Amino acid sequence: MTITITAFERSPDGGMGLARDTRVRWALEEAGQPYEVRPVSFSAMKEPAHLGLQPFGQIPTYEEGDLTLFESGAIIFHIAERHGGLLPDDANARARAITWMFAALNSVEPPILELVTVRFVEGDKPWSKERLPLIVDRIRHRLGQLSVRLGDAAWLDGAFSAGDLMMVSVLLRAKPSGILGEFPTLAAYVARGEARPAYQRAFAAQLAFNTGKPPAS
Ligand SMILES: N[C@@H](CCC(=O)N[C@@H](CS)C(=O)NCC(=O)O)C(=O)O
Repeated sequence: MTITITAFERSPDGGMGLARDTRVRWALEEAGQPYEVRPVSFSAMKEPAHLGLQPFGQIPTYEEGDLTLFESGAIIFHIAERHGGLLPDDANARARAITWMFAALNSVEPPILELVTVRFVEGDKPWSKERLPLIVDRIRHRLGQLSVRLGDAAWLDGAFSAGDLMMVSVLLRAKPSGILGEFPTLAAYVARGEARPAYQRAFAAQLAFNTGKPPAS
């Protein structure tokens, strides 16, 4: 059955891979599943046809036969449940990998997103300069805790899992600010994720999509 996801017609990041279709592409590549991508413009995203797929007018969405999903976490969980390679077979290890998916989305991504908001959405507000250091401190605090937990392990809980895929995807958003670089073990962890062939394919595909140039072979 054909899998179709949606992505920005032109991502505001110009192909840096930070839009959330990249994490879904990555999961599909890890799972060895071919997929198609339907571009959506900013205006089309807010129209009824897209709102029927994604009630908040955002990307990514996922369509497979009569199943439609939204929320990158739910989409990746679905892919991981249906296909091998992203969740361990052992029930407890599986539950822990899922915990890391939630941790990435609920405990690590929010302060990182706040940074984008304060810089680009609220940057012209008189209080944004005062707010910025508070948010940077919050990110540092979280990344410090995560770095302690990761220690010198390659991945968060044994073998690479959907938990790592989600955590690396979230941490990538802290890279442009330079904060990730303050935590060498996390920077190395992210680099390990980026080095995975499946990530490389996903990144190249989104880059080609966003720049209109075919991926280098
Ligand atoms: N929690 C959602 C967030 C989706 C989201 O924020 N998507 C962004 C692109 S990465 C978007 O569509 N932004 C445009 C908008 O909100 O108008 C998920 O994980 O899928």
